Amino acid sequence: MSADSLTWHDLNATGLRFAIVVARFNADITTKLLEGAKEALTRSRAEAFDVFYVPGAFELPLAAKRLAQHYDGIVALGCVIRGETPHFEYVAGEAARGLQQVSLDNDIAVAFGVLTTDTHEQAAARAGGAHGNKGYDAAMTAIEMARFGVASKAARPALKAQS
Ligand code: INI
Repeated sequence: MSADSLTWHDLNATGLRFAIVVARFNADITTKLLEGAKEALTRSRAEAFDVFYVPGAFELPLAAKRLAQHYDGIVALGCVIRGETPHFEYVAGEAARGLQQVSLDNDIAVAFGVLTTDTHEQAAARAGGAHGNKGYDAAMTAIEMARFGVASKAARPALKAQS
């Protein structure tokens, strides 16, 4: 695995607890994303993970906010398909904005596992199809950033001692 790859595939999640929040909208796709996320957390030996459902991607940020205090990382999964409506922009945009806000406000890893595609076929290709499983990738991202949080807290006393 090269250092410039988005996702590391040999992360150790021992001792870390995760929440997976899944949007039911486009459930045929988000169910596949959920399978991928569970596989990544199981393979990486996460201490625990719990699954929570919300109606659509728009609701992911509030659910993530309510869970933030109880976990080391959150994997947010959804699927927004453009179709022919500007609704897409609002739902996808607010999901992205809200999840980033939850992450920064609560100092917690929140992975953006929300597919935003033009068609159902493109989404299927990214949910266990030709382009991999973005739910798996999102879970690996959550693990990496949760580990980053643990490492950065451990580094603080050493940094203080040097100054
Ligand atoms: N929610 C999605 O997760 N994906 C979509 O593609 C979608 N579209 O197209 O409308 C969608 N809408 C529902 C939205 O997330 C909210 O649940 C709803 O607006 C109520 O707040």
